[in-house]
Amino acid sequence: MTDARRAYYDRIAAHGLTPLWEVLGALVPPEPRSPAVPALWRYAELREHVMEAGRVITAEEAERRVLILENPGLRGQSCITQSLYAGLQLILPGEVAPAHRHTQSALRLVLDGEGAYTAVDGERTTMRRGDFIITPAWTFHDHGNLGDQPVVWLDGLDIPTVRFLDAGFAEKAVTQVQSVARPEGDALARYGANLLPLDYAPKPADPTRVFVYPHEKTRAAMQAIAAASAPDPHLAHKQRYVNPATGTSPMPTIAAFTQAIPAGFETRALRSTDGTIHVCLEGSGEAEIAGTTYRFAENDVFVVPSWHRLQLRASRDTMLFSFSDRPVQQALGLWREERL
Ligand code: GTQ
Repeated sequence: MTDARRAYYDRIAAHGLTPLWEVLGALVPPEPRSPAVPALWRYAELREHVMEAGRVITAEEAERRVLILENPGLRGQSCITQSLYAGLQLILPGEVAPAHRHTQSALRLVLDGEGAYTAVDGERTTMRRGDFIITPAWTFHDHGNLGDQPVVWLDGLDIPTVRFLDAGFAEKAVTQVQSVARPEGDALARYGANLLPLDYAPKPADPTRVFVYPHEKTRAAMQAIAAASAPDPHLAHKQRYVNPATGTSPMPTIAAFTQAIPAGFETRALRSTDGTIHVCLEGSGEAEIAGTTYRFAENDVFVVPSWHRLQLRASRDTMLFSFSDRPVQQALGLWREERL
């Protein structure tokens, strides 16, 4: 750079100005260049460290005893993609994670152990492996463990999205444990049984009142679909979780998916602008992400950043859960996908 230019930049800097032409290429790239990188977390390697957290701090003191899965390209930012957060939460027998609410939306995918519950606005749901549970924005939620085993689940939240928008609010409930207002299964009966209350008129972006999608039901549906049809070349068998009252994503900021890949099947490469977190619920296989191969087994988590090519290979019949910010991008007209 010439001295004259440098001097000019210095003069305008004093006025809070900076030249666009020095940064235009980075600001408006020809295609996404995510600072997030592909990564895989092996549950078998993490489990003992998660259990150790149970000896380091109580759930009550921690409020939420969680080890954050931090993207290696975004260390220190508490995120797994630019827009999403993921973590492994542990709750020991007899413990309570106290009731609170926040404008961040959360999902849970139960991975290990049984006997815990999550309560959402006065209704508890027993957490069983593979269950997909949501706590929509501003709903009070607490977690407890009435059983005799440690229970671990994956948390997915839109924390980075809400932080980006500077729109975060949070508060603690007056009581640690919400009193039970309705019996378990009430929300599923009212909103998740192809029936709706007559006066219920949700807006398209409203989160679903169904806050648990039991794995048993999802698994049965996916097995029926896999038995009835040939796998799609790019997706194998993939379905999205929906708000049954609107057909939109369960929560406005996070989409969730279930995918069944038959043993021996390999998907064709696909890329999309929504960086996506995958969890292997059943089976094992390989994810080739932008040319690097990651072997995954049960309970492993891997992240595919925006616009990175993904190919999946299943060694055994495999079920994956995944989530992304797709509904945000679609609402803004930004979402793109390329099937190669
Ligand atoms: O369970 O409410 O992983 O508030 C991070 C923030 C879990 C929760 C997290 C939270 C929660």
